[in-house]
Amino acid sequence: MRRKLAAGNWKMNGTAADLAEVEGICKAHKGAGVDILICPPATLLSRLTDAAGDVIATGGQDCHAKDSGAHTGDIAAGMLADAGATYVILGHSERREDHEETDQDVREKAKAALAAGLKVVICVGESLEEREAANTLDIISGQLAGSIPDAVTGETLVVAYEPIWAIGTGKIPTLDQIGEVHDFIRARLEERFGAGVGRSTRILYGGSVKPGNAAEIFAVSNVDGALVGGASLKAADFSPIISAL
Ligand code: G2H
Repeated sequence: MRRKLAAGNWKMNGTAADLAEVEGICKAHKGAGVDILICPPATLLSRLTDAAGDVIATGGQDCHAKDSGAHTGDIAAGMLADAGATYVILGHSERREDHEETDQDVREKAKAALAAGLKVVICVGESLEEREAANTLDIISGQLAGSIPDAVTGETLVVAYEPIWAIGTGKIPTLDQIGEVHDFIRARLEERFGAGVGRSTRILYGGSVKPGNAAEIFAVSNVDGALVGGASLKAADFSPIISAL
């Protein structure tokens, strides 16, 4: 049985004033029986971890593939763990696009994160052009094969399917399209890692998840939760999404 996961990706948003949102979520969902994760900007990680108590796990939004060194502006996986993180998002399409991250880069980062004791949320997803050319499953297949290292377990790996054209746009795929990709990801994971890891790995949907569409998305086969951007910033939006799990 896979535990449902609601993951918030604050991206480059949030200051100390926003920690009040976390307190609201903690109050509303203590003992809810689902996993809740918030990945704030690194500047807030330590304080948000303190505010989150044992109700919300916290994570980074990226990490470097090396443990330390002369890499100005970068953060090592061990530093995230030191600040209280238990997860890290890797290979988000905004990282792949803004920082030209390749599948190989994501894989190396994931290895470093696992070595530091973090769980990894590895993002995959097609562009609109790729979907319209009927290449979605090929693209996803390549990203899964290239980005996920061998040494994962159902406990340490989470896959997030985020169609790039649905991110922050208010558009989402049809429920059939979401189901097709999630079933495909499950099959690829089982094929590569065997039934144990393949069936216990959680697969999240991400891209314009809102209180109004969360329940129908969560009812789709092999959707184990969501990676939520904009709607994770306010407790009034994130809380109903968590409740819909
Ligand atoms: C996709 C998602 C969170 P949003 O990037 O990872 O963002 O929910 O704002 O579309």
